[in-house]
Amino acid sequence: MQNKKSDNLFKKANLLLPGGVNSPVRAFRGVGGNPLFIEKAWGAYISDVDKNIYIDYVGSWGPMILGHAHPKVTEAICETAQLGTSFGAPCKLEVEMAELLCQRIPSLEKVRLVNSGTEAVMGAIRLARAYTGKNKIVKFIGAYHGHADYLLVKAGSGAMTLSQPDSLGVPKEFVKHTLLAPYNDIKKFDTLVKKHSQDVAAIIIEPIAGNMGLVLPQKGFLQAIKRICQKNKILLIFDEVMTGFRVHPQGAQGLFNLKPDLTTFGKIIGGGLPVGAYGGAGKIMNLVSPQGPVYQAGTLSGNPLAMAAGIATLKQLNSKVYLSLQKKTERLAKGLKELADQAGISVQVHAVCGMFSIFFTDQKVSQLKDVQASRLEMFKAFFHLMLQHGIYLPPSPFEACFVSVKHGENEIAKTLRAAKDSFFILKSKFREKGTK
Ligand code: KE4
Repeated sequence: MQNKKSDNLFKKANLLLPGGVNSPVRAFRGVGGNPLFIEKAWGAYISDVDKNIYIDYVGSWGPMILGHAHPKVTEAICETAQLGTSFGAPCKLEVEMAELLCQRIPSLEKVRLVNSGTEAVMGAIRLARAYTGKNKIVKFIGAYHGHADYLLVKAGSGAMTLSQPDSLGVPKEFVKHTLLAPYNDIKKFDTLVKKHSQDVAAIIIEPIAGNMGLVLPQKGFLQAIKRICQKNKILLIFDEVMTGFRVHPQGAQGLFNLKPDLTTFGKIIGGGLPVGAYGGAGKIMNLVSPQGPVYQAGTLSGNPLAMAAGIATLKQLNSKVYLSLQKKTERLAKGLKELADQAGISVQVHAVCGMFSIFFTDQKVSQLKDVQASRLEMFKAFFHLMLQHGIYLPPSPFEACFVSVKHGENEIAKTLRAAKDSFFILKSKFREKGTK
């Protein structure tokens, strides 16, 4: 594969955009080399400006659960655009989206629509502080909840990829109310909350972590957190920007049958257009302006195009789709594990409906430090070998792979064939280096 046009575009982009991109993780700094400039996408595929075609496991970092350019989504956007793109006034589509969300997620009585996951999290945290009258929040090390100043503390995703977990430009005072606990360590969490319980407004958690690679909550972890929150009058915020409508028809809260006080959404509910939402019980949400005193606003919030794309996406998501997505993900995860074992390469493969991650280590991975201790060099080499085989994985060991409805038998078989070749090349490559 040659990438001349991508490389030239990247050179020009670097003169105009910091790092040549509009979101850090896209810059391939987590794996080395230059990013590919994508020209078009359809189903499970993307093609770049040099006409190279790849099976896509980034899926725009989650939104493209139906696959790229789904006709129902494209049609909805085109039809809606004929009627205008933004009104700065209420429109029917916002009500339809709000109704869909509240019908499908039992913990939602009211929602507020915004333009990104970051905004959704900012709104939810401000609301939790107002509702409880307390200031501190607890987040988990390696979790990523968007780029609000007070959350860029030991953040995952792009922040971890670039090993800048604490961003420059964030004054120390802005993070003094942000407490940190390791994921999957209920003892440390309980000790931390006991110490600060009078001041903690909310716990924000990725109920399934997707920004340190995919790391699932250990049995009982989330339930214990909920109990501790209830005991200490702390609000539990599930950040389901990534897991919402991906891992289960009702998101992670449906999968684990656990009701948080507030939930944040993004990605899938916009069908690939800019969107976010936060919601919960009416008694909490009624504090949000203009009904209540918690101010939050947005020029393009509830934008008709994003609503149309999101509604069209959600309407395609029925239990049959999730069953098939679950099976495809299992098939991929099992195949990757078997092939790595056959090649004598130690890996952990984590999977949940619609998402998976591969960690090059023989150790259990239950929190960020386990990912950091894994063979990141091997991940980088694997990424590039798979790319050469036409498989586009997320360019970072701190991200998750996303499977779409359109990843069918052919795509799975091609992915596993590519992985088989790649594992064997890795084996000899790293044997030469003398590292296991
Ligand atoms: P956005 O502001 O990027 O829409 O959402 C922030 C966010 C909030 N919460 C969770 C759990 C998230 O995963 C995200 C964003 N996810 C990353 C991917 N790991 C977005 C990709 C990027 O930053 O380019």
